[in-house]
Amino acid sequence: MKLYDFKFAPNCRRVRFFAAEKGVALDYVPVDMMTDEQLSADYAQVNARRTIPLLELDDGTRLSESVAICRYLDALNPEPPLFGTGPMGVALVEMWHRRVELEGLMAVAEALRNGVDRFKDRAIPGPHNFEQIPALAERGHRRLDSFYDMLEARLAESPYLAGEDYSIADILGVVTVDFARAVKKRIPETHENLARWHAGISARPAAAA
Ligand SMILES: N[C@@H](CCC(=O)N[C@@H](CS)C(=O)NCC(=O)O)C(=O)O
Repeated sequence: MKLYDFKFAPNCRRVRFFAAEKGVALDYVPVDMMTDEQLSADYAQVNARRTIPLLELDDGTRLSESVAICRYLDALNPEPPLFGTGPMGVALVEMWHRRVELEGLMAVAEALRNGVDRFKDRAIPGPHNFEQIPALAERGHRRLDSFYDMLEARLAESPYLAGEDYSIADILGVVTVDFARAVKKRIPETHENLARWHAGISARPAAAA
């Protein structure tokens, strides 16, 4: 299986990290976002939506959307169960994964894509161009403060975001915290539980994938 991938893109890292935890080997096809290769005519033949990551099977079947890709890899390789186990376990992973994505990853994206010249007229990834709204950059920073507070409160009561077991919510949590460096947002010194959790997960071999 091939993964169209850019090393520094958070959604790509989510998939690489997840695949590594599952022990799934992928062949990486680099798509250089620094030169906007994802917007090229060649890449449009691969993914008309012009986003990465994208998984391509040996029979040519293509799948985009990082969570859909992780779901596919999970269905092929159920162990370890990173989407939770049991009715409530699965629901809690879903809840925390969505919270991290909507309140954390999207807040970094809002701050970054509306705040740097590199994304002028490209404030939203995908096939359509959207202008930047500078106020959204400032709002993204404030949303990240709330996100870090939410994680600190949760991790003061639970070893992992969804409870007792490590899951894709933790993977995306670490990916998001690391991506936030792009907008100079670091874990506050006061957030000891968040820092401990981040250090523990970052030490996993899959974190380097
Ligand atoms: N919801 C999609 C989002 C994909 C996405 O936005 N990927 C970014 C990289 S993390 C991208 O393709 N950006 C292209 C661009 O900025 O033009 C997913 O989860 O895969």
